[in-house]
Amino acid sequence: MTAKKLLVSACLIGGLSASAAQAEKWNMPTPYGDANLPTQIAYEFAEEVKAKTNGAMSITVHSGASLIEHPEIPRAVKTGQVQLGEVFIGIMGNTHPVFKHDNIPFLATTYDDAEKLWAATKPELEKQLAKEGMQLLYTVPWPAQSLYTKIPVNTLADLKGLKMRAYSPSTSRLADLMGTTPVTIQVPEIPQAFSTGIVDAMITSPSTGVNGQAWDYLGHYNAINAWIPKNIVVVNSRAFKRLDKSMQDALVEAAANAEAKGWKGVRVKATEDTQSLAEHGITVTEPSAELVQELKQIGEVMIKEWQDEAPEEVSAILNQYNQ
Ligand code: PCA
Repeated sequence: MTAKKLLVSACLIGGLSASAAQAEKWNMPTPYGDANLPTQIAYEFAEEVKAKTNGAMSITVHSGASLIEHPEIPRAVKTGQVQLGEVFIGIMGNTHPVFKHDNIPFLATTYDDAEKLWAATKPELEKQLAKEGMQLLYTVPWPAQSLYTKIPVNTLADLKGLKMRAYSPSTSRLADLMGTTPVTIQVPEIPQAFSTGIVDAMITSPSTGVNGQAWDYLGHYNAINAWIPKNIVVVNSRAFKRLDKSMQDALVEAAANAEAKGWKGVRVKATEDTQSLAEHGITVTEPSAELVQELKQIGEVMIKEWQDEAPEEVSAILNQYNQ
């Protein structure tokens, strides 16, 4: 048994032996490192739950996929291996098309629109989570996603044949439609993937570029602001139900505060981190009108494909969003 598996088994036994009236010790795996806004919010969420329950409930945040690998986190929560966890929504795109709302280019490109899209999607997303034995606690958005390259890009033709980092089923599809080859790479591997030529380009936030010191291996940031993806924190439904009411209330209230912090904080981070990219020597440019046009056309194709995959749920989301 690996050290990681041993720890997980120990957590499971610990979780099962606690009755509702006793102290609760929960484990919360998160995918991203401590420098990221969602991880900082996760620590504050855990602190707040502890304070609100006078120490009766303690949540240990295991950041940076240190307890569970990112793609495995939803299953770990679903099966009760851990009581709650954080996941990038887009990574669940193959579970149900509802989760793909998160990585559709040019559907929602401002933070106000992203909040609207989230409100429109939440009921459908909660239905799908319930089928998987999970319940939503809160979301944290990332800054808008933009294009990083080694070379300047004016039109899609400049990217043709390049290897593009993908982080979800939707971004793999996007890379295909852009005439590039998708390569799935997790955040910690980004610097090495660029320096060894495994990828030539990526679409992610200014924050992920700054945290990975993008200036060490590329020179251009094209602010296409194509979509605003999010993480969600989910709890195992059975684990939540067996808590006493005061603990449930503490979790729900701390979750609402965490979500408010995320929507506020992301706007600040987006500006600060874009500035930091420029300060470190990356050329920050606005996209050409032609590139925007080309990418918007791809966005339309992806919306259509998304709708065809789950007409009922996706139409419900889009109708609500477009109101
Ligand atoms: N950073 C994460 C998810 C979205 C983002 O901005 C990543 O690149 O994987």
